Amino acid sequence: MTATLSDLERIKAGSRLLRGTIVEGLADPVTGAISDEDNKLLKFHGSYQQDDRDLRDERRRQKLEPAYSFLIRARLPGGVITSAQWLAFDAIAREYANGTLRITTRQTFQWHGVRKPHLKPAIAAINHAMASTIAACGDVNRNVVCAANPEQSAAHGEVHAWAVRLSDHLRPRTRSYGEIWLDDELVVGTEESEPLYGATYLPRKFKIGLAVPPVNDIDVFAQDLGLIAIIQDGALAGFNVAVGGGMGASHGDASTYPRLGDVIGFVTPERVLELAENVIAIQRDWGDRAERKHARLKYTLDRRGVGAFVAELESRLGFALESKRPFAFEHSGDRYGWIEDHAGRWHLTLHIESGRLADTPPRSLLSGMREIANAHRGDFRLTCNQNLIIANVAATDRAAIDALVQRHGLDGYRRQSGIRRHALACVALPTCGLAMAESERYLPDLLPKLEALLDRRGLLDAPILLRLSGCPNGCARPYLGEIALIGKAPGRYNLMLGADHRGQRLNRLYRENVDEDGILAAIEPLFARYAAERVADERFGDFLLRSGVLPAPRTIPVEAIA
Ligand code: SRM
Ligand code: SF4
Repeated sequence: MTATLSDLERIKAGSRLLRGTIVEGLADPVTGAISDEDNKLLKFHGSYQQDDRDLRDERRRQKLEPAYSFLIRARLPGGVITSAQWLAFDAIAREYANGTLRITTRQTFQWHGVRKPHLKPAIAAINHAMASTIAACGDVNRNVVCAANPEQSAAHGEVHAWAVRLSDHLRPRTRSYGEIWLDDELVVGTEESEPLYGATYLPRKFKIGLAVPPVNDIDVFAQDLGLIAIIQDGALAGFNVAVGGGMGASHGDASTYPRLGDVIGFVTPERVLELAENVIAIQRDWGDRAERKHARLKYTLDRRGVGAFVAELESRLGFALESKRPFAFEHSGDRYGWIEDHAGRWHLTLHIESGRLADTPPRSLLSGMREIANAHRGDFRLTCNQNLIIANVAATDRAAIDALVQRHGLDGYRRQSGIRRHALACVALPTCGLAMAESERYLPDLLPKLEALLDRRGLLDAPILLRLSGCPNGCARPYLGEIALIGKAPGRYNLMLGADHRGQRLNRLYRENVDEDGILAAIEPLFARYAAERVADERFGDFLLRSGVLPAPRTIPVEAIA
């Protein structure tokens, strides 16, 4: 490629494997910020510098620097944590962050509002709890997500183990993380290298997810590398391989778009590490390092062709992928309430609105979960739908957990509407620097209005997938929402409709740049038609296509093969 490399490529190359001048920046007492270059490197360590956007104007008027703070994101492959880890993470939230824990759409925790002097102790505390933040952000393989559905507990154990192995195998090897955050001794004289990534890491972020059909609770086709577990006779036979999923786009730029992954074949479990390593290596070598907007694997595939990619992959692997095996997804949501697994253990899935665990009277979600973690002898699972599973509960402990869940207002799942239980919202304002409109903070205002429209049509229980993102980057995977709002400007959104409920069909633009009145006015008649014309068990997104409200797609990019 002859094009000039993007600035970030230069910064990575000169960073001495992600060191930059982060240590010096953290020590500078004059500002609550670090330099722009260090901020870009900091992402690879699992943190972003932000500022409170609610306070920007006031701080400017007072001639103060912005109210800087840092976001920290943990690396928790498969989203499984112990009670001890929960308690440690809760303490970090209260001691160093803004007193909340945020479950992300990639099955991990974020802490917001961490001031610069607290960044190092907070990251050290996360490591002390036997977790890490390395590569939770940055141009590397991110947190590996995997199915959380307790109905599939036997398969979950096996698939989760692969998520952990993939996460470890693809972790950056730089010693800078230990030096900066954990006071590791500088090792002089020994060679330090990044055997997979090289000194400039990947052209862009890379995401892996493992799904276990029939539940697509991780949105496997939104991953750069999606692995679809094929269970035969109760055992894991291997994985169908999907490549090139991704959600991010920019308004008004048709060269950027959401894309669903292509299923290119099947591999047995023992080959999955080399498969992932080689997919990443091709993206490392072929990805666009000049224009970051076009640097994700999905664009590499569309530029070079899926066929050429598979040929290169097979040549590097030294073997051909097997033919993809039959699979079928039924839905992409979580199933709430108690479930008993094959081994007689119980699992309770709770709905956590936008994944935010906070104490906001009359509910005390953060304190409630602390009390539960103090008593709970099993573990916890975070889901990619921003929810929470209290996992591996003995039958005799269920009543005590139920009582705590109820006392702290964690039992919303019992009475919530279908649309509320299936809603996702990204963080957006006030912390996200890229937000164009509210998302997490808008959801509680919007939901009652949608619920009123649904109630009028007898549709309160309809499990409609609603997804809100404050900008087109798509952190709530909005292009897979049956209804989605994508922020354009304060109070204005693009209304997208018509994805399916299995994560296999993208939605499309229905109304551009509308305010709340415009959104409700557009949706109300569709709910009326849905109530009157739907056939048995027909989901809202499918109805919109069958009824002709939306034109049939030219092709449905991903169809289950039976
Ligand atoms: Fe995201 C950037 C939050 C999942 C696509 N995302 C951001 C940043 C860091 C903003 C920034 O760069 O300054 C947001 C921080 C906001 C804040 O204050 O917390 C942010 N993304 C999130 C989270 C917390 C949303 C949530 O509400 O849960 C999710 C954290 C995931 C994690 O634990 O790792 C989150 N982001 C996603 C997903 C969903 C997924 O991965 O399943 C996507 C779409 C899938 C994809 O990657 O294509 C996503 N985030 C983006 C993008 C667009 C990437 C692209 O290819 O265009 C950006 C912007 C960027 O990278 O330049 C972005
Ligand atoms: Fe921020 Fe946009 Fe992601 Fe929402 S979708 S968290 S507004 S980058």
